[in-house]
Amino acid sequence: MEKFQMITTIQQHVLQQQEELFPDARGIFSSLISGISLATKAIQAQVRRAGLGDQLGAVGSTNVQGEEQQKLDVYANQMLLHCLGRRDAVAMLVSEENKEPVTFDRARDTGRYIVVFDPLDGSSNIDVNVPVGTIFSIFRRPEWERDPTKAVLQPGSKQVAAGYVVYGSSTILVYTAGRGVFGFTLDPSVGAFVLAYENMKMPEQGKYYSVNEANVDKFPPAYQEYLARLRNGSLGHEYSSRYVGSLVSDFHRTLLKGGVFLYPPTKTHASGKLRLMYEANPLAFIAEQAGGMATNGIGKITDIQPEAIHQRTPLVIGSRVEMEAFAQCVREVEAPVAAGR
Ligand code: P6P
Repeated sequence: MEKFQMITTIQQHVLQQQEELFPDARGIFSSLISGISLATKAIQAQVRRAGLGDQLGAVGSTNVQGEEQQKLDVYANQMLLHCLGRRDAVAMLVSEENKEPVTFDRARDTGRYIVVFDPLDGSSNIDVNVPVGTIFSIFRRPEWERDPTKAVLQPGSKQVAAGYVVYGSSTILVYTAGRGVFGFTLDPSVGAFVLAYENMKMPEQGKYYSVNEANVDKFPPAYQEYLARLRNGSLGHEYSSRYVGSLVSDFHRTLLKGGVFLYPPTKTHASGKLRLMYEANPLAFIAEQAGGMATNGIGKITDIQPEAIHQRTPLVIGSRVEMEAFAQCVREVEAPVAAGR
């Protein structure tokens, strides 16, 4: 008989954590994580069946970003809105797929949290079986702010929790509530996310850099110089390039193996492509909690005061050594320019 393996589900883990972190939470916070767990289990079931039913392909409409919506985008968004909207703890939901926040009228002492999410990042990769992901970020609702959009526009440093689910060779949920990073693998035999990685730490240095090299000629000089240094051994060894083109996959590898992921600004997209609130912020919180760093090329991602829900930001995120080398490179390359020399 197989040796009995102790299992800790994500719900059990959050209850243990919240006794330490949120003693006043009265199970409210764990109900949020349960909502995300339920929704992402349903999403993964559809992602896994892609091609067997009618899940693949475009819906024939575009989302608020002007991007063509995939059928699974719509499904994932609806599942998260449904599973989280039923939780009294949720005051507001903000999705990449919805132009405005979805608000809920709650009784006075409930509705304390705002959940911001990208329901299915990288969905254009589904048709070719490349891993995709769900990314989420949780804030407290400011008691005093009545305007939904203003209530959402909080810097990443105010996040209560953040995480992602990567629908890859296995389905893994990674999250932090500010006391370390934990990973849970969906165990199909029990239908639960089970603790698989305790206190995840990003290696001090890795051997991969991750960027879309097709755009390199459009990057600012400091980014071009930095990539050249990664390639020529200036950081102590030469690097290999790995780029899946699915943010959650590229970040998950960086979290586990170390290295650096970059989505730089370009001449045509001065703010880059990725979204601050539901892509850069949650991953930056996780990276910082795991000993890594995340910047927009000027300052910390989590220090940025958002001005719009769907605003974009350049993103450089990864291990301490690579991130310090990037900051150094920016100083060396941009200082003379800034000084007008
Ligand atoms: P590019 C997927 O469409 C996505 O939003 C992220 O998941 C990914 O990191 C990025 O875009 C890839 O963009 O311009 O390299 O194809």
